[in-house]
Amino acid sequence: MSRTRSADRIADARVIVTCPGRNFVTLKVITEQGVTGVGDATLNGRELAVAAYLTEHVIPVLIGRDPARIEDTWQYLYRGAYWRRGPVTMSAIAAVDTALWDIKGKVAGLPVYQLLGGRSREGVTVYGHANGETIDEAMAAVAHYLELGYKAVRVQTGVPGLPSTYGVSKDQMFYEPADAAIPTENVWSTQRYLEHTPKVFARAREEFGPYVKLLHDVHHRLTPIEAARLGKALEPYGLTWLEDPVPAELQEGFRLIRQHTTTPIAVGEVFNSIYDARTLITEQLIDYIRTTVVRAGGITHLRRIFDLAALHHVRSGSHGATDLSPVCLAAALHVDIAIPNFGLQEYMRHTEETDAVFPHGYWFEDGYLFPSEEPGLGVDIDEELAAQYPYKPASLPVNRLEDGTMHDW
Ligand code: GCO
Ligand code: MG
Repeated sequence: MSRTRSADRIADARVIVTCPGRNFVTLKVITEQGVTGVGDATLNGRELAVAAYLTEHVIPVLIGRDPARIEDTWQYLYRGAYWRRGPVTMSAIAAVDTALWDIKGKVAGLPVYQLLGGRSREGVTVYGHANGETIDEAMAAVAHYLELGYKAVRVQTGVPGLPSTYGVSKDQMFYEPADAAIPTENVWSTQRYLEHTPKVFARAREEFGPYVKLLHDVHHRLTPIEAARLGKALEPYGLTWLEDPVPAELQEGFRLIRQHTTTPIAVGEVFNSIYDARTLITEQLIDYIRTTVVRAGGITHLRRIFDLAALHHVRSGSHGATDLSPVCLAAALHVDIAIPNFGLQEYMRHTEETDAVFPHGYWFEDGYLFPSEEPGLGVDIDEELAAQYPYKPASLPVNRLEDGTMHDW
């Protein structure tokens, strides 16, 4: 059969692993005509698994392919692997997909959001992380974000009686959970947490009034009935969302939460595919779907998830922690600005070292991020600078109950 194809071919692709403060894995694809594209392939704490998957199993089949065939390449890597889904495979596919969108934009001379249908809004509303060991410290952090112009703030505090907990950092602007080569261990008490958390939001509403968007991340630590109780207790404080209230393997568990509370629910940063969210979306058991480009198979598959969500009153709320590189953030912003059902975008600022390794054209102003206007994604990797920061093993922590039982982190 004769095959129509564009004039260009993929000539080369390489994986760049770098640690400018934290580890990142980036795929760079180069065409015969010299167009380059980048994709984020970072999987926090499991970086080298994705790097090897790309180098050993994906790059060899990319060489010689038509870079213009994004959908076909996606299907080739997804169906062709036989072993479907999972964070390693889907992060690798995402990196290829993102790089090909970057190339398509450059060839067209258009920013990627134009290829996705153009702007649906002026700017992308982002939320920052206000962390504090105590409620007072957390309130000071909220005030700081509001001064910077943020319209939405996630609030996390220490829990009295527990030595350390999720989301609380020593540094006000940069929270970095992957803090040691061998996982550190935290101690958890649901009872103490449920007692404490409503007080945090009572204080926040008292100090900052009814209009700032407030969010909270439970980090998968409750059962459905406990999450229902927390959601109910938080209702007076009008949260924009309660994130990851329970581990989400059991999608139907969210029915129980939904029956008991009107606090909006956000889920999905660990999801890899539309099938992970199908029941949650189609039964309207959640309000925000938090998948993002690198974790959910690239722009092509993410768009599919968000389109399903749009049919069911579910809005986007893409994950944007520091372990997603500026390449992922740049790509996410093109999607965010274009889709009809955008909700919020998480924005944890990268360090200066990271920003220097990944020169980018997106910018923050008055609580909004704006995607680059350059052709493609408007982000790159400075490979010489990246080479100065060799990979350092870093793991996410684990969590145990007070009696030593392993619990969800
Ligand atoms: C968030 C997340 C992160 C994750 C981290 C794991 O909502 O931003 O929960 O802080 O824990 O991305 O790698
Ligand atoms: Mg989270």
